[in-house]
Amino acid sequence: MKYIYGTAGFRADASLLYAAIIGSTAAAALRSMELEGKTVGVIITASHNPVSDNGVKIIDADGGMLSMAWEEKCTNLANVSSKSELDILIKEYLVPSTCQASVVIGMDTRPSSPRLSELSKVILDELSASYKDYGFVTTPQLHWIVRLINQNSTYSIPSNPPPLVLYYDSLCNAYINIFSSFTVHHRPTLTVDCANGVGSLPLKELSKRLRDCIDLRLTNNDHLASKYLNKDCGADYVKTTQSPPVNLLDKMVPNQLYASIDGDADRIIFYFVDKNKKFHLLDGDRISILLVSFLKILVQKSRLPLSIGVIQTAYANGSSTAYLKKLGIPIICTSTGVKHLHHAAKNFDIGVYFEANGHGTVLFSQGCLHKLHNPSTEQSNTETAAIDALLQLSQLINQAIGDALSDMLAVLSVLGSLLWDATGWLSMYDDLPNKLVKVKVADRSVFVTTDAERRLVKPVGLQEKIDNLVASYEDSRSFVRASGTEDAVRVYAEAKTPKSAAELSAKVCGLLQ
Ligand code: G16
Repeated sequence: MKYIYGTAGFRADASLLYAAIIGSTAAAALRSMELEGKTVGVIITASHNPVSDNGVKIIDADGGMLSMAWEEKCTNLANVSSKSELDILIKEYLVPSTCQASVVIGMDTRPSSPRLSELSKVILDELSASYKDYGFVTTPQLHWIVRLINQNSTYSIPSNPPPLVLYYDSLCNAYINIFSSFTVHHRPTLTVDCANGVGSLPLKELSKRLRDCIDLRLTNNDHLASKYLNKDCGADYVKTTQSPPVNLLDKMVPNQLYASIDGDADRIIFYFVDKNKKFHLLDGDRISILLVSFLKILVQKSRLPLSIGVIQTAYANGSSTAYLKKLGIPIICTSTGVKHLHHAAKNFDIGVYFEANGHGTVLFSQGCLHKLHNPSTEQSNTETAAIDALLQLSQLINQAIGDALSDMLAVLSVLGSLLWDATGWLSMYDDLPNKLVKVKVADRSVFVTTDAERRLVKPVGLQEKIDNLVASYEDSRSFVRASGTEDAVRVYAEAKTPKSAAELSAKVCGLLQ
């Protein structure tokens, strides 16, 4: 098997992952040594994939995704065919360094995860690295921990690792402060579908700690029932089927807000049913627009010169892009994968990035935080309140990576501040009907894209056929790209009516057979 470091590291059937774990762990240790002993993370998870799959991803020292230059080295380390080849590559990549490697590891609740995590530790021992195993953690929790360790010299691995409790303290303190600033202290009810994944553990903790501020109810929250992981539930299922997850079908209370996270809790989407039982999705585009609209108001009130921008991908609904243009907010479109969006978000003082699938966050630049902490002139009460709110949001929202839990609290903060419910949020704009389909093909690597994945350059001639189909439907758009996490090709289509979106989708899928 040839491993390729995809959208989010290596993913495959768990039984095929051993060499990928060995190579990735070696890469993490070497990267740490290159950075003079800064801590790097190894997270074992396959997120939204079926339970039989697993995966591994490296978290770079800033808490973000692995630098692209190292993706190639990691791929090479995973694809060696013998121990001697591995040793040669390790020597080649080893920078002269007296520092010991420092690595933190964590895993999701798949049955294969403990075995893969043990293998990772064997490699770390072989390489005489210092490490700390955080056990069951969400992917964003480990990103958050890596960022904290490298920012705060009081922490070190293995002697003084930061406890996970700091993550909960940071989120909960910020949320409680925001909640206490609300003009009306309404305690919202939110039911969260946990995809039976690792996210149920921190959500149980948040529901205890925040019980005075939120009535948090959990469903599909058995992290030990691994055969049900992501099975007819979770953010990916709800987004693609545009319907409620198992255990909520026919049980949803009209106009009450619901959310689904994915198998490693780095994505979240919201939804509700109206009084006619019609299902409405509030996906990553909606989260992005809710947050950026609120942030824009706060920035205006603060009277600080702060730039705000939004990063989307080709999957963003055309109506969401049109809405942002009307608001006059700069938009950048990147390829799929938070690594691309995160990078682009750094172009702004406040960069809001979300994929339509619910993966994203809001980045506050160092310059922005400096301005917020040191406003130059004497502030009015309105300005002070706006600056305080921006600072609280920068604490609440995970600055390392998209995080379902911090995004959930950010959404509730904005809805609570605006005194909005799900219907108010939905009324911001109307989505164009759309369809996202997965198609199995013989070899997905033949699908090569350009223009932030909106157009195909290979197979030659296919894009022209898609263009011809798109031309026959009003307000329509469609694109095809190979998934970087699953052995499939994704087909997205949107159009003016649900019927035309479905027809266009079926016709484009037909071109792939
Ligand atoms: C990962 C990435 C996301 C990406 C998703 C699907 O999410 O982190 O940025 O949107 O895969 O990617 P693809 O369409 O290439 O399969 P997760 O939640 O699975 O880690």
